[in-house]
Amino acid sequence: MTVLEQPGSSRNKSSLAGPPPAWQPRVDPTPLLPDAEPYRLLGTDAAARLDSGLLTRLYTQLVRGRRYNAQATALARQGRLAVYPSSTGQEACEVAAALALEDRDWLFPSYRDTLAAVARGLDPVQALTLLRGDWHNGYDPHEHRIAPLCTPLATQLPHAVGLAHAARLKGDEVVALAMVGDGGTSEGDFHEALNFAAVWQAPVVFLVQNNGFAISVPLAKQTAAPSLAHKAVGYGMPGRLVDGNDAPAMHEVLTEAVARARRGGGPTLIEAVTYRIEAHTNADDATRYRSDAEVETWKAHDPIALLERELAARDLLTDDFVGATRDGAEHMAADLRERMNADPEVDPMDLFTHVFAEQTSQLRAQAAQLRAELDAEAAGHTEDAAGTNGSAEEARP
Ligand SMILES: Cc1ncc(C[n+]2csc(CCOP(=O)(O)OP(=O)(O)O)c2C)c(N)n1
Ligand SMILES: [Mg+2]
Repeated sequence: MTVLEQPGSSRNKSSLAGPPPAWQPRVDPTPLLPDAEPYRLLGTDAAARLDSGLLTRLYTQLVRGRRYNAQATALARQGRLAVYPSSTGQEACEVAAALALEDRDWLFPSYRDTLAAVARGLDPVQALTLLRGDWHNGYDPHEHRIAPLCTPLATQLPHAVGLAHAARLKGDEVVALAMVGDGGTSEGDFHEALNFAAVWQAPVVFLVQNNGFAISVPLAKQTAAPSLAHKAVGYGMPGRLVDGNDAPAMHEVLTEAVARARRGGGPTLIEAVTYRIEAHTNADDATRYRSDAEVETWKAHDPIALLERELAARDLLTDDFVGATRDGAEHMAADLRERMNADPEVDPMDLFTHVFAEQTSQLRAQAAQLRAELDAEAAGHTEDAAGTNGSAEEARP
């Protein structure tokens, strides 16, 4: 007699026939599944229905965005920025994210997404303040409805969910759009944010820019999932796979997801397939882990060139339009250069404010030490000030 055949055993044959009703799937996963191939509009028959006004608006922002990236990269090389994570090649994602939102909505960017903030209307100098190292953040997040650029991977995602959920509880029709990289999807915060968002049906859109790498780690070493968009299904939200270099496709998918969230339809996970044309930052040498040939393949799928083909087919890519667009971008870059080349006036003592509500004893000691050094320097006693700064050994070059 086997265990299952014993009289009174709960492990009888009928209990093995299938799980009890509560175990049955509650949602049909089929509509949540992403397409097998990234969604595209440019170069397809569907491009014909696109509004010319939208295309020229996207183009103007892409060209401006490319110039912004080049200028910020140059400023990093000149030492005016401590670091710059360029979004060159990813401009369609950045611009579409900004344009898909209404003024009342919130953007939660990562360190790579200063361009999204700028395309949303933020002053480029304010967007770059953190990367220059002058101040904790260069703008008032509440005024612009842009959360501070987030360096710890994926921590912006639960923040976005919390804000969106709170807004919904208050009856505000606000949507939060949170941006994260492919590497960020391996963080616990990614899982927690998506799970809470789906359970609460929070009005959030998660935009994953899959640019192929997390610094030197390629996507294949990051995940075994069929795609990052497939992860959505496990949480119970739709996943969309989009060509991240197709600006109108990105704009359409993001706009739909924002509208869905606003009408109470819950969150969406969007994976934008794109490529990081530059190194991770100016501190990285990408030639050590990827080939020039791979980069060239992606340059042939450039977001600006893709859009230019559609504009040319409509006779919209006139010399006047291209010239005016480039002039506008050059003007922005010149203004950014000029203002970033002016030394910022900062009070070093500000380092200690706005970090802790109550300073720790170590911070109080460090603040006192810095105050003494600054006072000594002001009084012309720089040698004395150096003497208070730890050991003489450390002070040597
Ligand atoms: C919690 C955390 N772990 C590690 C890092 C170090 N780090 C900075 S950027 C990065 C790679 C992130 O790659 P991805 O999410 O794909 O974004 P991308 O830089 O490609 O835009 C890592 C590991 C960090 N900033 N935060
Ligand atoms: Mg990445």
